[in-house]
Amino acid sequence: TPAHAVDGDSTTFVHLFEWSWADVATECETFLGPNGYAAVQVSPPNEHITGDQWWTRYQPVSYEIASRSGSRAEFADMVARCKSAGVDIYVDAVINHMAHGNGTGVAGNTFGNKQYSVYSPQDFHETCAINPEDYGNNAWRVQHCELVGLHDLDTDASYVQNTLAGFLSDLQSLGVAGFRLDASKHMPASDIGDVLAKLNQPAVVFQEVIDQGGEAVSASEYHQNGLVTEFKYSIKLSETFKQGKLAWLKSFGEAWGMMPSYKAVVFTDNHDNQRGHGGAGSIVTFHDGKLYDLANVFMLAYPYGYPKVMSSYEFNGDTDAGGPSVPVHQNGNLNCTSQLWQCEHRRPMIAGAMQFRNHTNGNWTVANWWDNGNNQIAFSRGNLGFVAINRESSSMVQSLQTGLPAGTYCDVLSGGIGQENCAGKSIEVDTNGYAQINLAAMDAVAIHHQSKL
Ligand code: LM2
Ligand code: CA
Repeated sequence: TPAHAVDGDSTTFVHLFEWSWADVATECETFLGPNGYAAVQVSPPNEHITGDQWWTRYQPVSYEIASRSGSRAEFADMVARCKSAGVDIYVDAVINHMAHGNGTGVAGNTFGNKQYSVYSPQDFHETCAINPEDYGNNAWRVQHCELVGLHDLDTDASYVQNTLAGFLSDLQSLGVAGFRLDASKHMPASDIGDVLAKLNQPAVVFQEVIDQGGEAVSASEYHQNGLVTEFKYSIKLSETFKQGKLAWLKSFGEAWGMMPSYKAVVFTDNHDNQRGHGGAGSIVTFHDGKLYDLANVFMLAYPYGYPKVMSSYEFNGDTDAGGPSVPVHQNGNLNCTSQLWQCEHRRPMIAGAMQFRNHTNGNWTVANWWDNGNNQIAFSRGNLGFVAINRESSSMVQSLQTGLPAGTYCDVLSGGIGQENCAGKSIEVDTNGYAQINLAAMDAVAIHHQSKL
């Protein structure tokens, strides 16, 4: 079995949650492409209900490409500009349901009583509510009743499947490379397979299935259609970084009950669980400061799954709040500040660790694992790269085997190699492959074969 989900040298994508198409396009050109991100997950691009809450995007009104993020022309321009910068676009596709109630969407289409521009009442399942107890033992209700009052499409019907395939194909015709299939757990896997079979181009597909074990619908049912989100990864990684021991992570992945690596999309936090929505728990987020950097360094350095970096905005405890009213890119300035857009994907440690993953993709193994039995760990990716993480409140001083040839290496987490020289720390590897690692509390270091000076 292949070890990783995507081919090539770009190994990581980013969710630019609630970013406008103009901002995504500029970000592809100025940061994502030059630094080596593979793709962007964008917010749902089709017509949604009106309102300031972020979650209006999850209530589709029609499949016109018109949303808070921009027009169809702006969307098409973004896809093309990102592609030129070497960055793919993955659309968050909301295909399980349509908007609740009645109203008018952001493009002016009206809806009510299960009547929409492209659907009639007969295209929906009978109205029934998914109850909390259904998740444990009633797959039929989870897939045929309504998720939080959202009218549930009859995804088994050919008209619905053709309409959904038409929507996705239209996006492909604009150059979209992949899809996050929202609420996949709420659709039978075979219905998703039928829709995908109607596309005439291949797509990267990852299905959002919240499976923390013990439910009637499980993530593995969806492997036949493509990749699947691994929520256990987010929960377990967060728990370990918040209140566990990093030494436990030596066996992280399948041995912890997770799906096969090559099927898994992994993340520290996502737009739901970082604000107490779907599948929440005690999740590590940008609010956790350096701990968040360290959790991302682990995710990106460790060979399991296809990682998605979360890029958020401050919501000050209002879990419904939409994004900041200012654009990210404004008159040549960047509105990435503590009260606005968070831009976690630009943090030096996160962007540096993403590059470490790209440069060590050729060796999908963990070697030279070391830990102090507590919260200091280190490992190498064969002989391609070496990382050390200190999550303790005291410093880490160790001589460790890096697996690398002798030389002076530049730490890619503290600045990396700039125009000519190393902007951050330098690490000396001796002729036996050992390096003296000195880390402050809550710090990390990563070097790889192409960061040799
Ligand atoms: C998802 N994955 O399966 C998304 O990741 C998640 O963000 C979506 O919920 C959900 N499925 C449906 O696409 C969000 C949000 C909900 C919100 C819905 C619909 O987490 O809170 O529900 O979008 O906008 C809201 C209200 C809820 C109300 C519902 C219908 O919060 O109280 O229920 O709209 O009006 C009556
Ligand atoms: Ca359904």
